[in-house]
Amino acid sequence: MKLLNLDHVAIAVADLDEAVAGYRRQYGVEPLSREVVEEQGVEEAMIPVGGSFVQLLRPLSDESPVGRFLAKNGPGLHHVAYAVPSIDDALAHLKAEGVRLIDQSPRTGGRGARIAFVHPKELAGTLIELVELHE
Ligand code: CMX
Ligand code: CO
Repeated sequence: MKLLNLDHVAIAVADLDEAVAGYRRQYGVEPLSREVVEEQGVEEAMIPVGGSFVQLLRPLSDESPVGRFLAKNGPGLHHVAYAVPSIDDALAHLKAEGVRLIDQSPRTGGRGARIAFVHPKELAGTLIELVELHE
């Protein structure tokens, strides 16, 4: 198991335009990309900060994971994502460790990356995403 980088910190918001404008005005940063990821039920804006990103997430529906989170908690930190060299190896390792996974096998996330989530009740109350980026 190896973590290459803190790929992104994800923040759930109700209004993506407002959050992007706030980051632009207050921190002088700009999204590199913005896309709808149907499979995850979100629209996301990726804002580069150094070698990592802030991922602003707007739910596409109230029944999506981010929609349920917003209804319960309001806007705020949603998950952290670590880049891994091989998501298959990472998932095999975590399964062998008996770790509670949300995704048993990788799904497709933004930027065409292969991603998988680990349950927030597993470690330190944090929803963790593993990301394998294409070269
Ligand atoms: N961070 C920390 N804890 C969280 C959490 C989060 N993001 N989301 C839920 N929890 C906690 C809840 O507070 C709850 O705790 P308690 O039982 O103590 O109250 C517990 O986990 C279960 O939560 P829930 O609301 O009953 O369950 P949900 O049906 O909302 O499911 C989860 C939670 C994590 C399984 C679901 O959000 C999920 O499958 N997430 C993975 C997919 C995802 O988040 N996709 C969007 C991002 C896409 C991207 O980054 O590209
Ligand atoms: Co993410």
